[in-house]
Amino acid sequence: MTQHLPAGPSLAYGVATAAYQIEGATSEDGRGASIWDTFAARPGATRDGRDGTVACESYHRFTEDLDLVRDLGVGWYRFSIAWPRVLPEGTGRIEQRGLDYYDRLVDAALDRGVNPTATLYHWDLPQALENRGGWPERATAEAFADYAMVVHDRLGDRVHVWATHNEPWCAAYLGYSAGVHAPGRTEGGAGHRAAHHLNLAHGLAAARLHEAGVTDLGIVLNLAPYWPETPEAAEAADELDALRNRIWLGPLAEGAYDDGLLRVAPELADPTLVRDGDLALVRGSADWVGINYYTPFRPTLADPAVARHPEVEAYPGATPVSFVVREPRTDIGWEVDPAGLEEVLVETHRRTGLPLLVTENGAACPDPVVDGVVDDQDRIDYLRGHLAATERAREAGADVRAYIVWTLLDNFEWAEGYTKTFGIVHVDPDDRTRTPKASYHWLASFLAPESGTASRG
Ligand code: IFM
Repeated sequence: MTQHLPAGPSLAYGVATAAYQIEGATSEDGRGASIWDTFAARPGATRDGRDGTVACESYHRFTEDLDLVRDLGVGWYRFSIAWPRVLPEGTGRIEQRGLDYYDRLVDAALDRGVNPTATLYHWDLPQALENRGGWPERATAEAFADYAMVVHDRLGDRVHVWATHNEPWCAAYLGYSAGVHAPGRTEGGAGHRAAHHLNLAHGLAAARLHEAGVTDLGIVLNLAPYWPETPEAAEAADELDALRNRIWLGPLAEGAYDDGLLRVAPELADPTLVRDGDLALVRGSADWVGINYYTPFRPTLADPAVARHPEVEAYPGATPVSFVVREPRTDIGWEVDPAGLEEVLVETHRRTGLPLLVTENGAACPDPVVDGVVDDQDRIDYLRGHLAATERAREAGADVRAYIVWTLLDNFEWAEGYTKTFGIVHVDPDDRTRTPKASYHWLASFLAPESGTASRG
């Protein structure tokens, strides 16, 4: 069987985006509504009251974006497919114009010598499926597997490296427990039900995609280390590790939710939710694991007088904690510590034995435009530090194949609206003109000595 994951002696490089964050054109070519269209329209849901209706206009400017990817000299472009473009009602009728768009996108990447890698779910669930209960319902997992096959039937001759979900933790817990992401539900245990169905959806889709000949199917997880700030917080850190990390890795590696996880999420022991065979289906279903890493977490036992942070609300059943955040921090308030990436890579490889891709890593920076230039030295430092950590993890034996930067373009940063920018390319808020930042030029020259276009892929 041909393997398509990068496998050279040195790391491959790429940049990532996600459909709702960049495409805009939310009512063009028959696209159905997604939960993010509905959620972002609620007053107060996003920091600046804005949504993805226009975003970066990448739906119409994707060739320009792929020129930027080519000129950067990376070999990989990680993008996501908007489910409601392909199946406007979530199931049933296929919208060919939606598929046509991704068809053109994939061809445009290949024409430029860039390998496309597609993520099937980056949080834009069709609203029609949410109206029927969303991820807490088993039928959504079944619908996902059907959707995956529709996309694969169209693109599978040219896209060979696939991911099912991006950061299912966010989809489940920020969406259904904390309510700070779409669909904005605050139902505690619904987060656990959603998490199980996201696992199941991955397993169901993986079985069918493998059957159809896919050899490089992964799942992208935002794994994070929990470093207890005090000895008293050690148990809480273990609970958080269970809810953030082991809830995905346990089914993948062992086909089970572990006892520590079941103590904080007893819903996952309910046989009507977790049916016979569900977890066996997930075990061994991934050919690789993608890791999105930004920051470590330092839990400490919560002061009940302090308002609970949404990140804490996201952990139904866990001991109440707050998080200590040390300096330096990025513009979104996340602590910078590349050692966390190294630890997560080494630990995930030890646990799964699978090839790993760093599928996202990057920083939100203030990014002032001065005389038309964004001199984002802080982002360069962040990327340099995390690249070094990735190399250290490889030296320690972790089979890390690629390092993919989040993100190509300043874009719609979910609940933060457009107030936080992670791009290596500035996007003018008025006319969407793209201007590469200093970090783009730095990365291009870092890659250029050996690589030439796409040869690091
Ligand atoms: O913008 C997000 C992305 O969609 C998923 N991972 C984290 C990024 C920064 O918050």
